[in-house]
Amino acid sequence: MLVLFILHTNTKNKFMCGIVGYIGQREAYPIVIEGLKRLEYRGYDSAGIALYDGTNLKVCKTKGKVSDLEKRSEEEITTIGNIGIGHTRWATHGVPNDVNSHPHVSNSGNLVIIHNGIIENYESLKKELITRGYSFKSETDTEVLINLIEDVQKQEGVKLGKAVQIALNQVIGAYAIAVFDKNRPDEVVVARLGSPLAIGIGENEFFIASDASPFLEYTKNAIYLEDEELAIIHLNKEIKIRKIQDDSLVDPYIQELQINLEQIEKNGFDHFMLKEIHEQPKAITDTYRGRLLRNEAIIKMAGVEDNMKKFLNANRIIIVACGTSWHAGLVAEYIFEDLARIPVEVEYASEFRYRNPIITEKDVVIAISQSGETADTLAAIKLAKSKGAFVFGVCNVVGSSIARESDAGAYTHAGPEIGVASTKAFTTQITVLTLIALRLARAKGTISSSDFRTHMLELELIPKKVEQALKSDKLIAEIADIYKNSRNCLYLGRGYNFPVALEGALKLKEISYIHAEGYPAAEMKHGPIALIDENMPIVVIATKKGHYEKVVSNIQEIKSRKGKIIGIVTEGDEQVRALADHVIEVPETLESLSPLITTIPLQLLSYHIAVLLGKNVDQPRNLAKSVTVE
Ligand code: HGA
Repeated sequence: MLVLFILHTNTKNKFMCGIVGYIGQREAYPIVIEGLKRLEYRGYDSAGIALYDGTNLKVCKTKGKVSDLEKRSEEEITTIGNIGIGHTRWATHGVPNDVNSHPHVSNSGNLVIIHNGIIENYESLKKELITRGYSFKSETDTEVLINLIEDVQKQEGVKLGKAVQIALNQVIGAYAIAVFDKNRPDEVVVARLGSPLAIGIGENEFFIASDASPFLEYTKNAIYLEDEELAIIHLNKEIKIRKIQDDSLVDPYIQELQINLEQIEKNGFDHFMLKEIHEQPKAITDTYRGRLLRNEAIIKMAGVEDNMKKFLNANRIIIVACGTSWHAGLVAEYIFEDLARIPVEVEYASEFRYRNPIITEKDVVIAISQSGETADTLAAIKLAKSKGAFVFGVCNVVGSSIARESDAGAYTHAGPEIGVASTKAFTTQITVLTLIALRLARAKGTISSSDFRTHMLELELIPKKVEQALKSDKLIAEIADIYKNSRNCLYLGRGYNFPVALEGALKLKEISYIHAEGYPAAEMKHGPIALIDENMPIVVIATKKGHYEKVVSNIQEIKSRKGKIIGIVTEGDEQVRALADHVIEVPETLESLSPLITTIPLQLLSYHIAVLLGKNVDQPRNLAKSVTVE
């Protein structure tokens, strides 16, 4: 057995959801339930469990939290079993309700599955299965997968492990799954691609989980499956791991864990906010996955496609949002007008709803909200609908009130955001809005096909560039240390990066309680310049594309008044470096996509200042994650 003393930090989380499983001699139910509670940070809109008692397979699932599942299972689960699998869900396909909750059972009732991820080609697979006589109870992609596995089993006459392998070779998407077959009660088959999956190894017992927290008290020995691996966990045999594609055998690599529970939930990061900042490369990829099809040179978004006429005939787009989402809306204003040539107005939902605004049937209203529960935004879209406008929602939480109230929409698929200060929600909202703008620009013919392709290519490169930008973390922490005791801070940017300046200032206010203001750089001389002296740190977004020379002039003006300049610059920049007190480099991209990159150092700066000041980063005073009151 290989022994390794490591802190396992898996930064590759994609879609969230927590999966847990047990096969051994103990009673499975309490292990699975307690495990689900530890994984609830990964998703909490519904939960479910399947238990096998030696004869029967009992499934109990419900919309709501694990505590709701516990209540329900008190009545519904009367058997005791030594094999169990459980799931806590963050819906991606189908609203959170009892039926869509996992586990999902195959048509025959023999197979049961829990799944974390997205099966992108589920629709075509589902159609095919329906023609073969299968029926579906839920709207999920997961139920399609379990029936596909069953179908393979029947067609090919193979055992469960092989059937799972063959089925997964037909699947496009991401998954961590655990599958159990009533007819093979000594084994559970697990597999992963893109979503994490750990196997805890005890004495003649095995644990399965999205991270090690559910089994740490039972064993410290674990195998972390790699992408494209499938493991057959058999009670009385050695674990067999195979590559899904080519069937080659993989040597199980057993690690000895030295970690505590807190570290696992936060993936080794000190705070959820920092974890979520680092998740952005993945979150952005997940947002454009299946939508940005570069090889085919198309952007596929059902909500836009189905309502193309509404968008193309719109007099204008009105974006309603609050807080960080409002800033994402401002970025969208630039991109919609720039690329798709559609007039855009961006409104604070709280003002819009009480202003007696002029709205007509020819308006398209885009409502942006991470939680999909923001009270003012909800009220704003109800008002817009009552005037006949077409409402398109951009939310992170599937099945949320705004998602339900909207005529159509697009999810950001960022996974749960726990830190109150929004980070990955912001960049994924911008990603969705960019995709919409590009799709509309293509339909309207306001973008050339070569520009369209360049945008697609550059958008695909953004996750890598965000990763690169995250590497300045140490430098940013040093800068934070120098300015942590400032009373005020100014953030300046122009064009696409003006909303980023607003967002940078908001982040600092929210978590460090330092007064900060964001301004368009050129507006500075109409007031805020009076604030500048040698005690004022000024963060200036001065990347090469855009209004670089103009921003450099603004930096000169600050320097003449002795302000302390922190420049966010393009890699290799020399002009700003010569003027600024500090520079933080970010990779170059298109101007229209630059907010996705320039935001990163600002998030890190506010994070480090707040930590150095000893503030409660994840739960800042007076704030709530989802503002459900007006
Ligand atoms: N696609 C599945 C699983 C979702 C998931 O992993 N979310 O993080 C569903 O919607 O149920």
